[in-house]
Amino acid sequence: MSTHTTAAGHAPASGWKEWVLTTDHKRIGVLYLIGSMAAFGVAGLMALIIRLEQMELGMQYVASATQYNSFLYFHGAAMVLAFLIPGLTGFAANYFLPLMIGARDVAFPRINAFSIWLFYFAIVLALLSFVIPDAPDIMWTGYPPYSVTTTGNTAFYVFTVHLLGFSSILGAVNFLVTVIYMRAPGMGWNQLNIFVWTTIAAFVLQLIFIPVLAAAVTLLLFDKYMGTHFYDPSAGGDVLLYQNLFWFYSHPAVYVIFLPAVGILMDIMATMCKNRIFNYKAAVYAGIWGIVAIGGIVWIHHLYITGMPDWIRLGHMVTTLLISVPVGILVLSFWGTLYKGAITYNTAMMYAVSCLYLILLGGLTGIPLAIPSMTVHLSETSYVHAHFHFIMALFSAFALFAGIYYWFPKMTGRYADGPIATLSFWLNFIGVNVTFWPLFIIGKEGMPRRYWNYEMFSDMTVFGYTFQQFNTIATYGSWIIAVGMLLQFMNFIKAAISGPVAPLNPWGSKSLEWTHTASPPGPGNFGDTDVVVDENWSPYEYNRG
Ligand code: HEM
Ligand SMILES: [Cu+2]
Repeated sequence: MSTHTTAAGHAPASGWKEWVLTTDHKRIGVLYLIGSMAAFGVAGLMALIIRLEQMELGMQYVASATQYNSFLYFHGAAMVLAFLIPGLTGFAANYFLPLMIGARDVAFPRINAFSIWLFYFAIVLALLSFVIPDAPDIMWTGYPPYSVTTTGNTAFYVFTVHLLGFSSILGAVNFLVTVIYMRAPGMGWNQLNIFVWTTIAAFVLQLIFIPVLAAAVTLLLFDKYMGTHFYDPSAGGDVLLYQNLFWFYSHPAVYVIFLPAVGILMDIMATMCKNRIFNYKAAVYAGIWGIVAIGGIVWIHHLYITGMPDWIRLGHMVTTLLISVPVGILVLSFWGTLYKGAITYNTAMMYAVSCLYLILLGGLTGIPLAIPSMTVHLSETSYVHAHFHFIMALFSAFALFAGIYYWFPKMTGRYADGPIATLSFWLNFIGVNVTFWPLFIIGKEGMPRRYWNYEMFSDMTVFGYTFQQFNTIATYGSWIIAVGMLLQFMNFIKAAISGPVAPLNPWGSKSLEWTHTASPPGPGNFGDTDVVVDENWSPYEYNRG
């Protein structure tokens, strides 16, 4: 292997102006991290209030049903659009993708800066919804006719989606051009980190599908404020048009979240096991691109209970079941990479291994939801709510936390691991199980989601316990998560300031972000000499007998 490296890192000027006006991909990555963590914090608080309200029958803690709905709207919309997507394709992609391919920055740094500005405008707009008198109360799905008839401010929802969508589309163009044209000389496609491949795939999905969501919400804006009737059946419109357009984007959107999460986990596992990625080519071409290919033709499983011919349901049942094949190939790659690994167990690896449990549970509980005859029973229940939290929300959130612990020494020169990190991991892991397992059990028996009051089910019991008792356990679980997350964020801040100093490559990784940069990497990333790799180089070149 012939590579020329200088790891000289020198701290750039860092007044507030340098941060606000930055075009450096690493700083933009950090700004995405701060924004997405803030979104997680506020949306998490909303979840705590919702859980508290669901602990008892009737209303005790929120002021009205409308307020409950606006909290639920904020939780769902912020968690998906302002926490996970910007955390995975904003923070992780921005900070680490250029380093992994040996590039000094992304292709269009100023456009990259504009993307982060759009993201922060959207965050401000979303937070403003807490102070305006008519907060949006339409859920993250924004279904008409309610989103047209409500007195809530649907325009806030539409403009937030526009800003975030535009930010992502610019990001997609930027990163696709970067990977195609700015890889280090000698770096072929089969030498890319899995994280780079999954990020490319996520951006391809964003480019294809975001415009459809933009169309759906723009027509909604016209219906609500300009008197058009796109979704009004009494005037020739169709309310289901919105639902189809919304899910035509939002199901592929779960892979925009899922794929980069898989990429982070693969890189962590290869490094911590000192193993090559098991079945690299199958994982890339069948796993990742298989998901991209099928991911766009399964959306009807969100609409099984709306009126449509059976052949459409059956078709999407087949494609939905089929998508477990490429997902399975990726899961097999996880286990194969772990197999016979010389495993280093640190906090990143604990989160990574727990994701194997989350994806198994989330995946298995998804199979009944792929089958129309079962979904008729399970749709709109807390079973669905528990399922997507495990498979999409928690799997990806835990992968993101794993990534933060894994790359923490590279970003700060210090470790975040330690007893507090371990304790907070266990509290989070136990907490999510205590929160969401009860919801599977009562959901199967009919406990509805999105209800602030479920008095009408007060006599329902499962194993002799009432829905309320199960909901109370779920609420206790959310408190355990709250303590775990609080400890985690305090630990991140403390570690960034005074954590134990880490060497440049503490995990002994072969990937470029570890082997060729300082901690944190300086302007231009690789000092004076460009990175060059040859055909024998691989980020997973662990020659273990
Ligand atoms: C970490 C702890 C979390 C807790 C305790 C939590 C709790 C909740 C609760 C109680 C609901 C309302 C369920 C209902 O009655 O309909 C909900 C809905 C939802 N959550 Fe979470 N959640 C968490 C994390 C996340 C994350 C990380 C995401 C990321 C995507 C997420 C996305 C959603 C979405 C999309 C909804 C549906 C909202 C709707 O019905 O419109 N949640 N969550
Ligand atoms: Cu779906």
